[in-house]
Amino acid sequence: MEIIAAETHSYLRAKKKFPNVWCAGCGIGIALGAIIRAIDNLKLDRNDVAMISGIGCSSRMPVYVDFNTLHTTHGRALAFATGVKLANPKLKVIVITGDGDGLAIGGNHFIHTCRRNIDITTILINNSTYGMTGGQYSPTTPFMKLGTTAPYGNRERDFDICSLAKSAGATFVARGTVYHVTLLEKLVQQAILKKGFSLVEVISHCHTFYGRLNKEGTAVKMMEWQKEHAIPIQAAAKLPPEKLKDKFLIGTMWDVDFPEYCEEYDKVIAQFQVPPEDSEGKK
Ligand SMILES: Cc1ncc(C[n+]2csc(CCOP(=O)(O)OP(=O)(O)O)c2C)c(N)n1
Ligand code: SF4
Repeated sequence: MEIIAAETHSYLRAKKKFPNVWCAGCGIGIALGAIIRAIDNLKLDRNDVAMISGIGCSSRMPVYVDFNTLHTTHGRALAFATGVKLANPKLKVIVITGDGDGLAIGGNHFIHTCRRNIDITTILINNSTYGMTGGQYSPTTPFMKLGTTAPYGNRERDFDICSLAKSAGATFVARGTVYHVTLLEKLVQQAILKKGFSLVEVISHCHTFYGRLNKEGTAVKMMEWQKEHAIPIQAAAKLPPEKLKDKFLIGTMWDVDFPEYCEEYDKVIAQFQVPPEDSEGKK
């Protein structure tokens, strides 16, 4: 266990950037641990990893890790990541975003990046709220739940992120939770290995704002809720509909192949490249 912890700590910018901004008990740190272990298990050289984010508590993650990192502007991480990946397709590009950053202000980038099928792994930490700015409702706040901007209950439906990504064209889609951390580690690994746009939705908790407003209790209580409401997708196939009421699925939701954008782009470039001998002859 100590060896694993030491490995994980070796990826942190512990001396320069700590203490971190996260509240004690927040799920974002658990997700970070799972992501680091996934990268370590895959034996990726940390110089070949680029971690890119927007703005939010979840989007602070790249600040704390010793990869190539970019902490960009709210909602635009996927646009920056697309540029990085096209400039250097050898990099493993991992985007960290939140339900606000990735689906509200960044929703347009999200659907089009899914559709483009560029080889980027997006890890979307879904805590059903805007944590960083104090608990405003987000595109994943459930119907009738409270936010500081929804004091009488949110009257909009929440996005099903995995269905959205699948229908927009993502080639790998999975959902995990910060409670089921071993599964999360495996899903992140699978997502990183996938050639094409991969999404891992991570169900997490913001006990400080969402939990307090909605009387959902401590961080531990909110993680117990994750434990009690998540059903592995294989198990769900054998259960009657009444057992699935109010539950959500975890595991790999979708895994298909489609031509990857950088490779397609290279084909277009190759089509118009003049061979060196021809260009010399023209001089
Ligand atoms: C252009 C712009 N608009 C609004 C903000 C304010 N803002 C910062 S973080 C954030 C929401 C973050 O929510 P989410 O992505 O769900 O992350 P969390 O903090 O919950 O992890 C907002 C609205 C901003 N920084 N920039
Ligand atoms: S405000 Fe919420 S999301 Fe942000 S660090 Fe605290 S618990 Fe986590």
